[in-house]
Amino acid sequence: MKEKIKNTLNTRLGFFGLLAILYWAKSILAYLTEFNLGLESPIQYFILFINPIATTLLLLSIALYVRRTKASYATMLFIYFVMSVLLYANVAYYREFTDFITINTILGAGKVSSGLGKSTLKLLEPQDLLYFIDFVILFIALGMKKIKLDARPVRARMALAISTLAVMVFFGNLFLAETDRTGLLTRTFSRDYLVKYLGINAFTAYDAVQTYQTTQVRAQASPNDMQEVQNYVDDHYAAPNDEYYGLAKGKNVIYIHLESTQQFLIDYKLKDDQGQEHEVMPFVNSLYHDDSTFSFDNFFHQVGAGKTSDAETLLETSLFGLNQGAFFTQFGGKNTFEAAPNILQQTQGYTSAVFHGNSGNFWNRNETYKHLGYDYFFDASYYDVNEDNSFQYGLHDKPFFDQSIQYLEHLQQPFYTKFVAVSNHYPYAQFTDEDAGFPIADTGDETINGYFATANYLDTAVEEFFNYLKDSGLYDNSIIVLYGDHYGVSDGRNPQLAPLVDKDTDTWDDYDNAQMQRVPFMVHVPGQEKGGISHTYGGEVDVLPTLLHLLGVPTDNYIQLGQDLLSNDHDQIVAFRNGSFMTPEYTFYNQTLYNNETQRPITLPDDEFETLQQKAQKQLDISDKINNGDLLRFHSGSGLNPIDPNDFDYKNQMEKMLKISETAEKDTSIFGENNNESTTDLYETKTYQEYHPEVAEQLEKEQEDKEKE
Ligand code: GP9
Ligand code: MN
Repeated sequence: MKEKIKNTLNTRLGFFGLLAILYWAKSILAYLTEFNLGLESPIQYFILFINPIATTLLLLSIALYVRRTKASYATMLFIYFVMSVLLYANVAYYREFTDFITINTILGAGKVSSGLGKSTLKLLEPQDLLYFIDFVILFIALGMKKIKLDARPVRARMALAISTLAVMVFFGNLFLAETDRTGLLTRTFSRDYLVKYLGINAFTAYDAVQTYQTTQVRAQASPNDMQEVQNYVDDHYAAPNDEYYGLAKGKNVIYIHLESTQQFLIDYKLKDDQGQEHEVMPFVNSLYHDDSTFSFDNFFHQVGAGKTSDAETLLETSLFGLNQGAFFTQFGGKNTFEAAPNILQQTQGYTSAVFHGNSGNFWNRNETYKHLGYDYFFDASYYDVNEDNSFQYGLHDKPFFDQSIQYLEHLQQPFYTKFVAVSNHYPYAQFTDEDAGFPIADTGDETINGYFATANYLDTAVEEFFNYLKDSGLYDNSIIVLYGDHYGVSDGRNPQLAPLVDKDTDTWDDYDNAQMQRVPFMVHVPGQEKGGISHTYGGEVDVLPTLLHLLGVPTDNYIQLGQDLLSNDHDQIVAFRNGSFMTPEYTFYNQTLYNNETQRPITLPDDEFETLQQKAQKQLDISDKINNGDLLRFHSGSGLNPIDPNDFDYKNQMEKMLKISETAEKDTSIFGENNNESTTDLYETKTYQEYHPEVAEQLEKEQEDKEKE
């Protein structure tokens, strides 16, 4: 046996196999002990265990084509060395940044002020030797001829067979990955996902290709390209409405991101199996009907594959996400923006912050937010997230708002903040166990069934947060903006939902699908009563100018593609990201035009239809031009100073805030205003059953009855 192994190691293929196994072992070591990849199921473990194989075999097999003995071994060892260094570099980098190394990180390494340089030594751990000890052993073994070099070249056919096998393994791996996580490559959620499903090498290669592509387009863009953009923006500008302009001047802005919340949930009551009705979002409904709220019932999401992050792009910049993939991941860490946090900081002195209980590199937020100009980003690392209070997308909404207060109270006012809730997220199985409380719908689709319970949970979380805002006094100085980012029930599932929205599964069509793309949009301005429910047609791209005008900030010097929803000049055509569109009269969805009144397909005179379609398409094209070419770097008319992302660092933010409080002429944080006493106790949170003792009682009784039986 020992002899056999020794003989094998003395062949080129044997040595090749040894290196492949060693690299596999090192990868698995890193996966399990260093990276936090959020493994959730046996299949994910399986994919993780096989994911180093394909790229390792492929890369090492290059050396098999080299015929000369020493050159072949040297090539193999060199490739092995580079792979090991890449792996280890990621291990060290991850300890500091909880993220993987991108090509841009490597290219910009010198520029990263918070980079590895200073603290490299601190990042080293004793177990790191494991990543390199093999080199020592290998060199000794080779030097002492314990492993002998094999002078016989590997036959070209054999080498080719191994490379081919590697490619096949790769596609098998990719197939499994896609089955577990559809859209892995096209949507690029996060680097964690790519590493978890395809490994470090594949992730780096993928990132290199993407970086190359975006750099090309960017390099070809020139200041002249701005002219067309400027013309469009000038023609498209909708002047503010005097009645509302500056209504919320100087107030804090609090965004509440209502994950996957659709407009049909507003005022919706779910019937349980006894026929009793349960209001899904009673608190949000009360805001919706409040005179202090500007509500919209023909407001549409406009996201593409970037989902949440596309909604963020639209709201923060009044530009669209991309036609393919996620804008945040592809351009968020590179482009120049004229985004809300930056505009409000530079023109009105606002402090800005995002709160989100998921890891910061999801959707590349940790990089993108710097470029948008966010002063602070409190991601999962700032929260106590554990098995009981979270799910695959992060911390649940109630503990999320609760734990956010400790940071919020230290922000200087006025602030611009965003709370990205997440519990109401696919698969909506978060609160569907027996004692969750809110009834579970009864359709043929599990996903739909849980949707109402998670939405109800979100509603209560928002209510608790509002209670805190009121008790702490923040409420009166703030405006609160609520929006649904995109659909929660997809078109494919909608027919199953049909009966719940008084429609027929059999006659459900694309007209109906299109109507379901409505999402809530509300601006709650405490202390004024000019609100109400507007029927204006609009979308997420329109939010930024609407908000800025309410805050009394002019927008005509910025490149924004949307229009103030409260302006009399607002043009009521809503472009969906895929080129579909919606107007008060027509719905164009999946290449069919419908009349909104009859809800039936309709044919318009060609030119009339084309005018509409081109109008929608033009808005998308201009957006793509700006984003792909990074054109805003050429726009000097904004009056904004360029942002240096290196000025932003989302570590030790508590210390940073406290220091600002100390040194500020006047500490305007809520904590400061409260005589340096914390307001965290003012946040009250309860479970569904604590809110509904009758349900708890009922469940207890059922339990008892069961036991008696
Ligand atoms: C993840 C969360 C969900 O952090 O914001 O994003 P989505 O899957 O809806 O795009
Ligand atoms: Mn979302």
